[in-house]
Amino acid sequence: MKKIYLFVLFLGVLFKATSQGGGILQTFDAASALPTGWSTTATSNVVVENASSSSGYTIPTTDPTVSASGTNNLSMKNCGSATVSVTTAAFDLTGKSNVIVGFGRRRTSAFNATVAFSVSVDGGSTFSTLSSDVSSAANTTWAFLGPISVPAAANQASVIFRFDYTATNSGLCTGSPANFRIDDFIVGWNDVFPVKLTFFKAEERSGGVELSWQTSEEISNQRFEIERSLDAKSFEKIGTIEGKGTISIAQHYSFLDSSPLQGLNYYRLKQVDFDGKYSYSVIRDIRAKGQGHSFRVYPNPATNEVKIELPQEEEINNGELLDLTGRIVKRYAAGSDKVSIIDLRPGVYILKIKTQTGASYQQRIIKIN
Ligand SMILES: [Ca+2]
Repeated sequence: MKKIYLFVLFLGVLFKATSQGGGILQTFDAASALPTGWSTTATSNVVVENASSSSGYTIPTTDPTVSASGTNNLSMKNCGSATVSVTTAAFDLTGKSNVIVGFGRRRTSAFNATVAFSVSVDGGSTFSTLSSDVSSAANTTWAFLGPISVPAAANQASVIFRFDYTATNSGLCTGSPANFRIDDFIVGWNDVFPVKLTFFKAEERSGGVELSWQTSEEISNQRFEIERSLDAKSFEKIGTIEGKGTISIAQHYSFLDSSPLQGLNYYRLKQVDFDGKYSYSVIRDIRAKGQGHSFRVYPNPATNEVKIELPQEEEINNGELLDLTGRIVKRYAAGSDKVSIIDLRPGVYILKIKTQTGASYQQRIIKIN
């Protein structure tokens, strides 16, 4: 119990200078196995051991600073020609902002594999690279890498970090093969959002989807950007509403999305401070009928082509087909109500149509073989 108490005390002082904050520090000292929630694809290559113990650095994101924990660390060995992943526990960062990550590191001079470091904010489905190589700049002397800023992790319920490398040495993993070690893996954050949201909701209205939210307190709140998505991953900005700066009286806001997409729409707020820092709200979803109920794209899914049906008075002016990253993969001019998709790879695309009256329509289409 004593150990836990000390740990909590330590968390409470992180980021003291800016606002109340917190963090999780993994020292690998509690046991000689991977910590709870951590995993690896190659148990011969990845061990927690009391060898070449960390020393000589302080963790720069703590206040007061904390020294290297020593004793156990996590060793990634270059042996067995294995493809190795080390995955951290999932961190619940709901309500957290200004997320950072860092760790102590050391390598033997013979370690010549490249260790990539990445983060997932969707519970481990997809990872994005924070650094393509965290090992080659390491030395035989321990040093701390970080803090590395991870803006995508703010307010996310399941944040997972991962180390990946391919062993370049086919030798046995027993004994003392070349290795890259980490210790004092820390994830830190600010607790206090500059803006306290009491609610955020999305409701269908005759003119579209109405988003409404209320703040109980705002500090340095420049604006809200309203964002919409078809898949809850790739969002686009559909509007901006000015914030009230700094105020401690409840404020009510609303925004009408007059052209929701057909089907399921996801909405979130991006709250931006005067200094450019931002954080995201929770995501709300709503199934909207969309504008122009006679807009239809069929068949869907499709293999060769889709046919676009618009309200009687409307005609296509131009159109675009985008992939889910927002990249335009095809453009169309006026004239045809058919769109060939025969040359596209199977997957999900967004068809955007502008009509000659200036109205726009969107539909998610699925290309199959
Ligand atoms: Ca340690």
